[in-house]
Amino acid sequence: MPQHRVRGDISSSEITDECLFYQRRKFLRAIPLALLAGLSSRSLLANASSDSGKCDSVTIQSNEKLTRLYDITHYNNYYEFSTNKEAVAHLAEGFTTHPWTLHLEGEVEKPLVLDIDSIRSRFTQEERVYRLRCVEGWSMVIPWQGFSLCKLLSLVAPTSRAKYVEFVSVLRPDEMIGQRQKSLPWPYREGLRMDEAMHPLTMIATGLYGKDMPPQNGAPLRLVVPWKYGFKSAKAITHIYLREKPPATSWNLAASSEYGFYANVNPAVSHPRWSQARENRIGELSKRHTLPFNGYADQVAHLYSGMDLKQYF
Ligand SMILES: Nc1nc2c(c(=O)[nH]1)N[C@H]1C(S)=C(S)[C@@H](COP(=O)(O)O)O[C@H]1N2
Ligand SMILES: [Mo]
Repeated sequence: MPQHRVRGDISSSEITDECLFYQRRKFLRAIPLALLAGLSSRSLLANASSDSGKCDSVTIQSNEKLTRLYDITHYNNYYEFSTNKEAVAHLAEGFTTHPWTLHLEGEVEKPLVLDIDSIRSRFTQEERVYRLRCVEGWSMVIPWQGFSLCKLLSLVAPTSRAKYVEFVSVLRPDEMIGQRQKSLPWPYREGLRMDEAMHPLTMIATGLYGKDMPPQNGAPLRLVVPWKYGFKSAKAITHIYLREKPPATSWNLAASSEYGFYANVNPAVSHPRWSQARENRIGELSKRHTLPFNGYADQVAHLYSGMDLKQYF
């Protein structure tokens, strides 16, 4: 696992994108809240009825420096394309992300097939800045756009037997050359317990830095679970199944002693081959201490009260 890497050239269009993003954010912050509320009260009402009202919302304050757009989009784990992080961006270029359909099935009263355009228009896209901590010991701070997974799951009315959620990524070896290798069992699969999936921090992301999701980051839609190691956040999802039993997951199938189902970021539980106590924030020189639940303990620790997190790693 490389700790340091040589920075490639940054194209001027990327620099412009990042600058525009900051300018827009400044502008949004400058509008008085009362004015915003007054202007958009009608659209807020419309959103409340189309987005599900059953879901809690969450506001996360972050003063951390955002990771540069170039680094977020050129240092990727996406084994469907390559196990080489620096090679993913190029290999994912031109990957077909439109049209795209998402199937919601399993323990639900109302199974549903949604296309990416209706997902985008149906759910108000929020910006959320989250830390992403990879099990390999590096981290980033990423401004995502998307919406709470809870809103999507509420649409299909999970039955009382639904205890887990399974996420399946796209299977397309003709376009994803890494899938012709057996680096992982394909398609990529991940899973959450129902309460983790319904937690307001858990999101479906459709973009980052104010733009549509780049292919290398999991376009057109991916999961983001900020208090868990990055591998839980499956990219390019095509199927979501509500399940009674815990689903099998790709990394756990590949190496069950190294990658558990829960995978909560935990500095006190080492990976068999390396410590998890510290991390390398991409763009910084010295390492920082890793925080329990990746710094989201106040929001999520209660989900695991009474559980031995060394056993359920
Ligand atoms: N489908 C799929 N999703 C995936 C992966 C993958 O290989 N395939 N890698 C995971 C890992 S290990 C990490 S750390 C994050 C990386 O996300 P990023 O490239 O957007 O930073 O994606 C996760 N989601
Ligand atoms: Mo990762």
